[in-house]
Amino acid sequence: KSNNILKYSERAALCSNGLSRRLFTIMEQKKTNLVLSADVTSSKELLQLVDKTGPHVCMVKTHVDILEDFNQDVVDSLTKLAAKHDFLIFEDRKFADIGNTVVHQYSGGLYRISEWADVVNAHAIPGPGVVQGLKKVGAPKGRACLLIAEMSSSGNLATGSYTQDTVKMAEENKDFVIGFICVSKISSNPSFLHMTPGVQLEAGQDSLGQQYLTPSEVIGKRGSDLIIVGRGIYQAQDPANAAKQFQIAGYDAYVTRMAE
Ligand code: 5IU
Repeated sequence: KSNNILKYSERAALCSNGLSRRLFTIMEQKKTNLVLSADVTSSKELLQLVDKTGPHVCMVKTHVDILEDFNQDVVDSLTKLAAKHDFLIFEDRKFADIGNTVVHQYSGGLYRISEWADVVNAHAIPGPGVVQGLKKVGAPKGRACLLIAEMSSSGNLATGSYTQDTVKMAEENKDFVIGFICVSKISSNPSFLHMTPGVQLEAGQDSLGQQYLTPSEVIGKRGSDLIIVGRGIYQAQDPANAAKQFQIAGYDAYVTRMAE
């Protein structure tokens, strides 16, 4: 129960990793537990979306490999927007290979993710080598990683003992792993972040297996910490206003949970 009753600032003080400390601090200062999933395919659209919604989010999640016009300027501009609005950048790369391969995927190639992404994520399927490989590149740069312990999509295999073993892997690498992608609270350690995708203002699903829960279900009932929202914001008529609605819904659910 502990992370349900501690404030973000109290949890920040318990973090050994500088990035989770910073994220909890931003969440408290900006009063937001909203992560924008900026899944658009043009860099102009991406930067406009992020600038408009920046005041309402504590983190922006990217998929840079879906940009049709990726170049170094995009990440430079994104980094400037992160400083302007005070949010962290999370590249949703979902590393899932052996340690030696993820070293190259993280640091090299076209995207050089470790140069600009504060946070990345990984599947636990390869075993601890995937974390060790990412840590070798990321730790000296002050980066951090989330492990995918659960997924939001229907029929996914990340359940039961797989989820539990993923939590164990995180605990064994606490200096670099700062939390989880999950759909409910899976660790009582208050320094771990629980981040949940598959969030809309109304429950439902899309036509390709995505399942949606509401902010109050995710934060209030299931005890997660952050909501990750993509289409609910960037497909809205007014993305800035939609982000504001998710900010309010997510933060209200946190305040209500604290009071219970
Ligand atoms: N995402 C999920 N579910 C998961 C994981 C990642 O939806 O289990 I791991 C990503 C995919 C997409 C975003 O980038 O989160 C959700 O987008 P929508 O809010 O548009 O469904």
